[in-house]
Amino acid sequence: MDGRMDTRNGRVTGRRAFLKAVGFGALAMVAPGVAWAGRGGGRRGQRRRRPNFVFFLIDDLGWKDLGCYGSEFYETPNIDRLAREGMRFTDAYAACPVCSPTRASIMTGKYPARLGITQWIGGSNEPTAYRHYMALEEVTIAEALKEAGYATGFVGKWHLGDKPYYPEHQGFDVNIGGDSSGAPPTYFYPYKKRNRALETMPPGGEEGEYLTDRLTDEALKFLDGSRGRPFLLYLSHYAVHTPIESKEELTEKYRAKAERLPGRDGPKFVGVYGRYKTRQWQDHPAFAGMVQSVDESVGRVMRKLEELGVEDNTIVIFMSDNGGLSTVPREAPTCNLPLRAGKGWLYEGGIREPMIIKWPGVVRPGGVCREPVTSTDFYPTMLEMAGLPARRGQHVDGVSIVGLLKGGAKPKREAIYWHYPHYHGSGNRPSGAVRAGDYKLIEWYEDESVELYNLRKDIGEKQDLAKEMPEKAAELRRILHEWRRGIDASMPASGRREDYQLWRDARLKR
Ligand SMILES: [Ca+2]
Repeated sequence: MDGRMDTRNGRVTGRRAFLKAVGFGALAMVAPGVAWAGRGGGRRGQRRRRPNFVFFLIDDLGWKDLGCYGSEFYETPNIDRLAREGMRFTDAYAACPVCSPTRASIMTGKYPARLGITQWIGGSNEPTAYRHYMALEEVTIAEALKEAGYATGFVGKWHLGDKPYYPEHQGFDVNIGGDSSGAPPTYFYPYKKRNRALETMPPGGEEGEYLTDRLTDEALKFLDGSRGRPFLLYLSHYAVHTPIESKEELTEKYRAKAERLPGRDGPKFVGVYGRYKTRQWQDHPAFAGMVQSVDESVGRVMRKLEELGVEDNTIVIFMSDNGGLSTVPREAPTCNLPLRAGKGWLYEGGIREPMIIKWPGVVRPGGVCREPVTSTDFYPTMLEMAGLPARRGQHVDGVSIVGLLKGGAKPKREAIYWHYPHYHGSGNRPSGAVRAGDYKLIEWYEDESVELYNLRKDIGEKQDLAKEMPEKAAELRRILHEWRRGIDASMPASGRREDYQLWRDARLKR
């Protein structure tokens, strides 16, 4: 942690202590959505609303795609302001380097491997089968908050199963734009192309309308409609996933800006990982325009919270579902350097995310947290923030990071794990990984080889320490295997190594 923050926030600690003392369950039945303030939050016994939540989930936004994370090309003043008002995490992770699994981990507090959702839904079942939906038996964070009296609004990309598994069946009162799609057919109204459309977009809209703006309009309507109740707004933008389409005026702006960039040494694209290429710096005009539209969305939502007078009681969370797309056979839209690789890979570029939490009155503004955290942690954290009890058997792979947010206790856990037994269009190879302290081990399933890195000293994963530190590598491999066995992680049906080799050979022939 950098610096300290005031952990003696009487209002919150007092209220939590009070709830614990009286047992929360009975109160919840009497007055859903209302908690009681203790000392410091006003007069004893004064009724106080539970905190609201706004959860921004951005698609495919890379770790370095924001000004506050070091981008020198994209412009994100509103998100940078959010970071100044909240806590910025340097070592926050997505539970998977592709979409659906990470999304499921946020909703359930479980690792994708435990849920069986190890691949982006719609991706190949070979060489390892996976579950193509998030089971209705899961009690999602939306369901937990809804039970406690929250209005729950889902706006944007879902990608957690087909119709019976839509957001309205997983705890959301409202679903706008969420379906089985992993990407919109196009970002321009009417969001249709070749018989594909976003089927849950409400009627309305006009020529030239841009999806990120429209989803924001819908989010603001939800906020207007939830007056008088605590709310969860889950604004899950389709941006900045492909197709890389921006509003023309923004593309023009960044095209001109790209031309003014100082000269750089070396080629803009370099070959990596076989026939794949990676971008060496950020200068894609349309991608920059998409990022700006996301930033404007954040600004508009924040202004609406102020207008409604609820900003002091609203917790704002900002996260992305996997790393930036930086290795493809064509020209990749973004660059994650100094992180290695990008979406689809278990190198840091594929899983390390921009993450910001603003919690007025609790989080010290402008704080920076360097503790590793992961997307399974949101569920138990949000429950604790709301003063709600843990859900036994649900968020079993997450830990509450409320202690970190208050500037204190680190979460108790041995390590953070990944299992991605699939191929992806980014040139990756099936693999698993574990991070414990400063060390991270990646195991490649095709040949069972491993790589070991010290991320504190080598954020770019350039120096493989596996041979130099065989004991460390063996220890991490052991806990990774134990974890995989413990959660019954899926592997190819008939002896994994042979299966992967067959697949690898078939791919090489294509
Ligand atoms: Ca994604």
